[in-house]
Amino acid sequence: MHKENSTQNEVDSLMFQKDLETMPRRELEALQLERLKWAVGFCRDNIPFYRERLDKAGVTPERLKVLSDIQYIPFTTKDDIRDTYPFGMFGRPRKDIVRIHASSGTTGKPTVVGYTKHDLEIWSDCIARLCAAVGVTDEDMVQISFGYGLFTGALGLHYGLEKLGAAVVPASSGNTQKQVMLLKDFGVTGLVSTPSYALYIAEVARDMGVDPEKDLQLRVGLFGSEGCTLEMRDQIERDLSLFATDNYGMSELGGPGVSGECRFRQGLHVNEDHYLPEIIDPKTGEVLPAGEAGELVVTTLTREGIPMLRYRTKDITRLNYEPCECGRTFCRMDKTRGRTDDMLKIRGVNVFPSQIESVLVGMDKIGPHYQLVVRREGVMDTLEVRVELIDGSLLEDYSGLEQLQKQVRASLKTVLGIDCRVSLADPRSIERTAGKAKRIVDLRNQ
Ligand code: DLL
Repeated sequence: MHKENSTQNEVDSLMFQKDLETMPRRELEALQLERLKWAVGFCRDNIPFYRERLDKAGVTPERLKVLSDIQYIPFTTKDDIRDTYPFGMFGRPRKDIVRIHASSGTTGKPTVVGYTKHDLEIWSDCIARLCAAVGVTDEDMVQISFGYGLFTGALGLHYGLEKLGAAVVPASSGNTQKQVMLLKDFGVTGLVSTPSYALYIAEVARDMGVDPEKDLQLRVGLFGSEGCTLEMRDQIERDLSLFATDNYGMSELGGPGVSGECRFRQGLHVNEDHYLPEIIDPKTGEVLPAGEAGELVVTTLTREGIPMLRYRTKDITRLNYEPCECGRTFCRMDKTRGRTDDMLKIRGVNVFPSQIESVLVGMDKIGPHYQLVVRREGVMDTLEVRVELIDGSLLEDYSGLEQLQKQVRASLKTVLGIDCRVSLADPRSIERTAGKAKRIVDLRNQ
């Protein structure tokens, strides 16, 4: 979509809170400073953990004169939330908390987050903005295929979509044939899921003889909660015949709604009136200049249930403050490159799963599902890339198979700079999940 071709009304209809979303940057930054002072004062007054940290660092609201003074505030990490499990970082007494969610962490105790009524209102606004930005209106029916429960994805999108007036189909995740049936029978126009589950839904639809282009009315897809390269997005759009956007967030910051793409898809607009983003060097903690890639650090500016000051997300991205064609003034973050803790170090070279995904997806003869198996052989780490063949009969064509394997290996080597083992697996042999895909199998500690 190009702005020249769209009328002002069309542009306006893609905004839920136009005055806020298009606020001149100077005003926005003044608002952020005012809210930052509020957040620091709120944390000092209500949360012993923060009072101690801030006092030690000598930070008071009055001492924050300009936004860059944020650098004097100590970082908060996931361990801090774990150490105060379950409710030690809450900023309001129990009676004011109306919702609890928790991270999907697979090891140890989850990180728990709480919301006041005010937090839920703001959360819905942030989500409604991202949904409006992709063109969702009260005419739409949107199926939420994230798992409902402690995970923030489903209920977060649910209330934001309802606020926008869309009809929500709370399908939850799993039972994929039923998902396809609902999409078809209800004439659902929007889908919310992880990108990998969207691919799986498309696969099951084909098995059921449902042609998404002819038999479904899907128009838009709001995906998120895991990485999705441009190549993967193209594949989803082809498979489901819809327009897809990427949406980012994390439980510790309240869930989805931190940032998301508009129709121009030149980065994910950060809801900057509620979230103040910074990029730091993950090794030194030093704040990096605008435009440089590093770890995203986010401060919540309005949250009460569990406010976060300079939360280290571990996600690697970049911020772009150039104006966007859509008219929003909120800065945009790049699609995340990966997490600092997902980065594989193979023989001294940093490898992100997203780099591998962008090589594999869309290649002839292989499907979009993949898995990375990391092993330690002697003192060396090795990487095996498992990817599925689209047509299983190729497994009988030894020379064809070998040629394809060589081709995949060479393409990966060009991008990664290291050699890896490539295994071409039977079609559909890599596990499908209804939530976040498990891409990395790390056998190094076994
Ligand atoms: O995944 C919140 C969410 C739900 C976001 C629905 C978007 C849509 P967690 O389970 O706590 O929360 O996982 C947070 O997932 O630090 C990123 O590493 C990753 N992540 C989330 N969104 C994206 C995205 C939710 N769009 C962690 N692209 C984050 C890449 C993402 N990674």
